[in-house]
Amino acid sequence: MKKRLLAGPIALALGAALTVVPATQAQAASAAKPYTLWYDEPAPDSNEGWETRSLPIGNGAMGATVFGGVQAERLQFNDKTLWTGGPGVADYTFGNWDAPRPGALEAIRERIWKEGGISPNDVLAALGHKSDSPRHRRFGAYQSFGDVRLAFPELPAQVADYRRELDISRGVAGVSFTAGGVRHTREYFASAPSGVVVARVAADRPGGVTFTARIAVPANRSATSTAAGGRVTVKGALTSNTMAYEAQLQVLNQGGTRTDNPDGTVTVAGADSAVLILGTGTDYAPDYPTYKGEDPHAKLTARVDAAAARGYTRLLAAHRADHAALFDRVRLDLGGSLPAVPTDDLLAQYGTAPAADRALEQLFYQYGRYLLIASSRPGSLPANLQGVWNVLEAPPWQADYHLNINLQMNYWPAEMTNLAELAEPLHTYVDGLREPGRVTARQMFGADGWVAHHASNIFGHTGAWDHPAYFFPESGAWLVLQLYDHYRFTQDKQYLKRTAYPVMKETAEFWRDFLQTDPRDGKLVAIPSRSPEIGPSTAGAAMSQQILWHLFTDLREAAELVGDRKEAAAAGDVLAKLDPGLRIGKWGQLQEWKEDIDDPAERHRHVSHLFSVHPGRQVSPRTTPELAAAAKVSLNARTDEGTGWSKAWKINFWARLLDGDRAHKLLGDQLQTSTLANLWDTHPPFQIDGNFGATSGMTEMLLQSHLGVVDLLPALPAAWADGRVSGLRARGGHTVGLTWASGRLSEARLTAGEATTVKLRHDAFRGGGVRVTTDRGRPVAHTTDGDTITFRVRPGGEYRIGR
Ligand code: FUC
Repeated sequence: MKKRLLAGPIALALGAALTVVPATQAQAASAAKPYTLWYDEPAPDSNEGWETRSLPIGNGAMGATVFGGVQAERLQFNDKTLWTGGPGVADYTFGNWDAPRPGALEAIRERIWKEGGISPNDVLAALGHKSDSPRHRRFGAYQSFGDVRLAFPELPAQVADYRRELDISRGVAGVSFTAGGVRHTREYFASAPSGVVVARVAADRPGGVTFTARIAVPANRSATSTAAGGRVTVKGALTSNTMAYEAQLQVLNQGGTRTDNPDGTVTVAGADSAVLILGTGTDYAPDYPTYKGEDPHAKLTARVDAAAARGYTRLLAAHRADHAALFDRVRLDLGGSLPAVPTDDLLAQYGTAPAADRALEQLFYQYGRYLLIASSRPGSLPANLQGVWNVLEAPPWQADYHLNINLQMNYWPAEMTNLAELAEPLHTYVDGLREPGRVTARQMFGADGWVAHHASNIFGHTGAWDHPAYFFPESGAWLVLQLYDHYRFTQDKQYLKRTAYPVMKETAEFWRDFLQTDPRDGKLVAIPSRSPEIGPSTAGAAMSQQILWHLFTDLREAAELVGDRKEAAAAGDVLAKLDPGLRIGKWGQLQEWKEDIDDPAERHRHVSHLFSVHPGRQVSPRTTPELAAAAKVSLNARTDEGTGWSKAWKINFWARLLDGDRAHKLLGDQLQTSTLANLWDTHPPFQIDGNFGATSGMTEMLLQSHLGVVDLLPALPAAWADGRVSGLRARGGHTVGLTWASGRLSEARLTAGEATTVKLRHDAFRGGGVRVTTDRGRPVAHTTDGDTITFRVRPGGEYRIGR
């Protein structure tokens, strides 16, 4: 794949072939930069080049990708609110039916009780809404906003010492090369504090910067382009739904001249350097039912003006401080050492040199955190299937919010890798599904509460399409578990009371109405119920029941915490009758269905019945060894194959099943077969959940806290014999650091959240001899029970556990 830029169809598509000579000085520099992705050539200027090789930056609301072309630079950019479809399309229904369908649900249920499993097509024919023609006309799709194109007419095709990089620890991308004895540098970052994307173009010879800047937008919208005062403004409306959009690019030159051109472009000539500030806006608002806010012009202008007034140095300093405050919280050292090879070569060579492999794993780990920082900031929409990055008008799966694992997986690393506040967009989004979801719950099921299905958009789409995959009313229940988990990690009672609890309670209202008594055993089951994207529609499929067990268990606990005794008792009543969805079947497997019908040859990427292992907590080798053994049987039958996100999920499963070597093997598989040159996860195609899932899985290998005990190095693979991690978060509000050598824990460090009793587990704790001290070296009394030690902590107290 590499070096294709220089020959073949892509070079032809570029017009003139570009020759770049790789950087030698840059190579030497890379050894000192463990958190830098770097390449010795630009990304091809094509959709495939975007997907596999462009480098992403983002501030949560906006994203951009850097191609690094020498004569023709391209900065493709996005704004998470720019979507086709929704209420701007006249016959948008939020996925609800056009007319009532009396008796539809009852008829389906009757058939399932009578026949056992029925075709999911029949369920969707009865309960789904009609798919759009053309496809997704009403549902819509996430859009590319456009491209900043910079044409450098004076630069030659042939340059030396070329390097394109993304330093994820600084959140800054860069391009540099030498042409005619002049060193040219470009820097790019997306500032969350200022709400803009910033670029700086410079040369080390005075007057060496000459270019013309323009903004290009896709054809599915109206567009006018103007230039005034060095600012390019492109605005118009999407044809699909009349959503107003506007992009502004302010060009500021140091030295030389700047000219506004009549075609809406800006030319800088003979400058020493230039700064470009890009802002975007739409008239989207996250408000049901119109989802329409004010025209973006005034606020966008103010934002770009303010950023321009701040100047590059201050913008960069504020960005770096903001980024570091999040990124630097977690350090992971697996003993890696980066060889001086570009990241695509490093990836291609994975598996051949342990020190380089560890370095790539560390980089990949932190890349997951970086991508969350870049694609999910408070006040923005959550990270979608592609985070915030999309180059297409019709992206795969609309780059939407898939709710049968994908959106959930995006946020798995948030709490444990100390980025809890970045989950706020998820919480707000889930909260925002309640209003439309109430209408769907009432219409489809005659139920109280709210419901959402398999896929949603930014316009409150909570109904189900008439496609067999799309019936998944458990979506909302699964999502709210992550809201409660935020409380578990942070111990933030205000958040619990104000945000999580009301949503949990209303979700449970729906399920109380939806659950039916199974005449076979008197247990409460979901019906219709299906394991996501596999098999028949039945009553009481394992995943439905397991999700509901967690919902009502968490609700009972939360209700007690907020003092709502009535609700706690009601949740307890449901739990007493609920089928928990755990059965061992005839080939020793954990059953995917209430009936023992699992096919041992099934290889499907969804392993939904293991929800109880991860992200759930019903099944663990620590607490339910027989069920855990059955889960292993099921997981082995599914094999290690799968799409990117499926492999990532399997890292998490094996970590929870305490098999570090197998988890590590899956990580290696994901890197070798499901990771692109820019380290984006590929389904295929590019889908970001696998990046987040892998970072989560690697964390689960080092630290687990889902069983009420802080489990240290529970699934350490042989390949990670020596290492150190700091800043991980455990449920209970604690921050944990670990150091290990030759596969054995040498020291644990814990900063307590609240005054409480902490339980820590590690094999080396067996037999006593453990010392617990405060940060000042004062001994702390503790008790030992098998492999678990217990001691009291004070809020904010720092403790050291070692020998
Ligand atoms: C689910 C998965 C697919 C894909 C899509 C976005 O439907 O089964 O593999 O990830 O979401």
